[in-house]
Amino acid sequence: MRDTLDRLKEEALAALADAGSSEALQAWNRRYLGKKGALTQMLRSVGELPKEERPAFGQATNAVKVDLEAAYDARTEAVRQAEMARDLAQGAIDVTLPGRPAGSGHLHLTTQTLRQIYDIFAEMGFQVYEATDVETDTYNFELLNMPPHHPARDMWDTFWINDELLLRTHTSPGQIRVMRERYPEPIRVILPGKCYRYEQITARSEHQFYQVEGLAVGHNITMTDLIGTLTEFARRFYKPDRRIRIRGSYFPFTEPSIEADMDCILCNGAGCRVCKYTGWVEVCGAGMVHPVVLKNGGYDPAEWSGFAFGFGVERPALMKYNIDDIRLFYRNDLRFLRQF
Ligand code: FA5
Repeated sequence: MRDTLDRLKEEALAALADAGSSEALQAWNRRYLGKKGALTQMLRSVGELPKEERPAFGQATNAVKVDLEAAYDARTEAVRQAEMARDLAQGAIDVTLPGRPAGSGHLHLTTQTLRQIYDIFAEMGFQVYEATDVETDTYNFELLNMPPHHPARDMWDTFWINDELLLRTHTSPGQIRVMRERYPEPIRVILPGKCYRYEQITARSEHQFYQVEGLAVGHNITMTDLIGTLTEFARRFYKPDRRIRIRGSYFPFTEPSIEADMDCILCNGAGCRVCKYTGWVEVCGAGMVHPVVLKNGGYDPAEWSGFAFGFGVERPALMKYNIDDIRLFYRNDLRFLRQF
């Protein structure tokens, strides 16, 4: 048995020295070390030996296995190097080929839209104020005149982090933050940012989307200022001849509250699928800042007044660029993104 083992080792090492390619090495490995390989068979035959000879023979066979494995690793590395040198010599890898140019990226449609919005409001004297995505219940609801169990909270269900922290459902909590920071100065800001809602995703609704809030606080600010600002925005963002329609609405943090609609850009008010055959599409929710909210922000409603509005960013972009599904904004599909 011992002789057979020694012969096997010699034969295997000689065959290994002859194996000059990756394929030959794999075949060698199967033949000697594989599951059905010669050495594995030999290890299995230990059981056929007399009991007293088994430990010594088992040890010797294992030692041969270790030697053969080490020889195999060394040979594999040598063959790999040789193959690489051969490929290089034959020009299989042409290191002088110019690399593929990395495509240059561009701004996402949401960012482009946000920047258009910033530019328009900057010209009307609005600064950009950024508040936080993670909000407290107090700012997102209570200070906006929605105490616990207020039914309006149902419209804005969201993702809760714990009993007090949540992902903001709208940019309106920023109103309180900016008022508390700026008091007693007059304010004219827009507050852009991402909002989150626990709601059904559809072609028009996402669970995350951008809003831009607007807030003006000063002396003698009226509804006329609000309507003028929204009309001016619609005309600059869409087309100069846009018409705006005002409807009464309800938000707990504005009084009176309105919703502004614009004549449908796709059918010019004639009625189509997008405007649900009404000729009008919603632009934003808005209103005069509620006295309770002014007070919560530190401004005395007897002296100060203000307006606020809030609109989405993706939905106006859908209209402007004739896109039929809001989900495309978050799908990272370059075929969509490259069009803008
Ligand atoms: C609000 O969020 C109010 N905070 C707006 C407001 C601000 C009113 C200041 C008064 C004063 P609303 O839930 O309607 O309102 O959302 C405003 C806009 O956000 C919508 O018109 C729409 O453009 C956008 N929006 C709302 N939900 C979604 C959604 N799931 N996906 C995409 N856009 C959405």
